[in-house]
Amino acid sequence: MRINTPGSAGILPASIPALLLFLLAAISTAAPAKKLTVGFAQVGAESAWRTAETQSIKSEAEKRGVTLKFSDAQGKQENQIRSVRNFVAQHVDAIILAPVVETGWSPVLQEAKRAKIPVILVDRGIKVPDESLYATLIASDFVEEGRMAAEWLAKKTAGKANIVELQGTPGAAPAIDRKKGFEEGIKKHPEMKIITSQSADFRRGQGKEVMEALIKKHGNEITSVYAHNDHMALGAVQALDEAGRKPGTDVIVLSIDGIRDAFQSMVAGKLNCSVECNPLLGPMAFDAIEKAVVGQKLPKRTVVQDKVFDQSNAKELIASRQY
Ligand code: GYE
Repeated sequence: MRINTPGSAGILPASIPALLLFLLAAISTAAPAKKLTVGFAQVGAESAWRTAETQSIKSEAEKRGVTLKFSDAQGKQENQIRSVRNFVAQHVDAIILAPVVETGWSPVLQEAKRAKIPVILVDRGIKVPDESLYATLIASDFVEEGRMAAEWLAKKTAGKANIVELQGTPGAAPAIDRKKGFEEGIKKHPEMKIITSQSADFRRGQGKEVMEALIKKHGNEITSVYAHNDHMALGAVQALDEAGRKPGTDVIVLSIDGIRDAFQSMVAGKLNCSVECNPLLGPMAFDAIEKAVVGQKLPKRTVVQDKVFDQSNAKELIASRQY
């Protein structure tokens, strides 16, 4: 039996197995897998952490030959919802969403589900009655980060501190959970008290403004500052410096993220501790997408491991920091 396949020499291999191998070889040289188009609905660019996450996802898309449609929501949920809706209308293969807040996602995620477009959550979780509305969440454990911060502060202050807490964006998973974990951690120490807690929206400028007002109100009663991210902590350090307080010595300042500027501040003796929260989620996000688009089931949650950095190890580690 002669099988003239396009591009072949027209000579039939002598045996069937050889024929099968021949056909497999022909198929394997067929067109590569379909080039993916992915929509990425990002929160905004409120911190160096956020821009590092954006860069990780953009560079990983480029590395994998994925067409990435990117939207910056300027911190507004209505903009993110609009972006997700647009991605569905454009029939993308998958959507990456870093949800600015935990609630309000069911309607638009139902539209993505009806269109059979998998949604990969990165960095922040959501509260939805139907967990099938997203394929997986890739994020740190923010409650654990809060606990790690509390444990570090308890050791540093021998369990005695009057704490100003600078919260992140109201309603955001990291703000809710870092508060929860920190409060759990200090509960064991009756002389560790949060004397006041206010949001500065994960922003450096607002961290400085809020801290200036709290210094005026509470003065030397303040012995520690716990900020939900490094940017607010660095703003608070500036306010403390300008008010004549000594951040890093008479006021212990700790935060979360582990960005390079935080390491520089720890080396300078101003910031005392930063709990890592790794933003370099691009590779894990696209690994998940490649599985989701072929219908593979994914774990509902992938927890990114975090470490604790302080003035004892910041100098030796700063050169190796990737964000
Ligand atoms: O800590 C902060 C950013 O969602 C974990 O958002 C992220 C947080 C991060 O603005 O710097």
